[in-house]
Amino acid sequence: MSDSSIKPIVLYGHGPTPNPRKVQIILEELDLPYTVKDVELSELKQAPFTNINPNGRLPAIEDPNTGISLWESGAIIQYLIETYDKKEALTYTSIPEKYQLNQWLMFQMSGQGPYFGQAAWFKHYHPEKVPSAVERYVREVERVIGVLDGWLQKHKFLVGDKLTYVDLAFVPWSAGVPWLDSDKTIDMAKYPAYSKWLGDMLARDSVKKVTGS
Ligand SMILES: N[C@@H](CCC(=O)N[C@@H](CS)C(=O)NCC(=O)O)C(=O)O
Repeated sequence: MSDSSIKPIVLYGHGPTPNPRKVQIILEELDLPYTVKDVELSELKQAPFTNINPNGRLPAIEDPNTGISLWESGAIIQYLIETYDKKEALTYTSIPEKYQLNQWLMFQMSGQGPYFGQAAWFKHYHPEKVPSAVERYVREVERVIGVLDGWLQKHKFLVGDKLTYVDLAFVPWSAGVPWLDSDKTIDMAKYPAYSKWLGDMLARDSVKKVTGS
């Protein structure tokens, strides 16, 4: 049961886009009330949306409880956790864990999101076929999966001994791998620890609700 004293947080998203889904999974996990405002991609780079996010991308949030509006999915997730996860269900405030959480979130934001995004772009949206670009980005997707698998062979979670927001932050882009590598050039059997970790998260109610699977 969500806390009725909390007013619904507004999440700006669009269809199945991965970065808004990162935020939505955290809203679900924390049982926070929220509404999703669907913004057409053609409206992102102009006012009124650029008044909320001058970078003209999704997600963004407006929180009527604090008057704060934010963009960049990693910053939004950290805000939601610090503001609403007082029981530390998905986080740690102890040291070194809080820095390790930041480390993995930075890796997700800089190493996973942009590279998986470019792989998707060159595979599915770029107007010309550029096989060398597809190869470069899909191999980088595989390299990132390999980094995660190497860690997860020795650790159940990315940080500490419980699921945290950084594990969940990797879900939406990871869930898109079968689509962005539709030719199956990545042999997932080589990454069993990663596959188990991801499979466990995909089975969570919060994730199933957000991904519709
Ligand atoms: N680093 C940003 C990336 C945001 C981003 O690229 N969002 C995509 C949707 S997943 C978007 O808005 N694409 C539309 C566009 O670039 O015009 C974040 O994590 O919030």
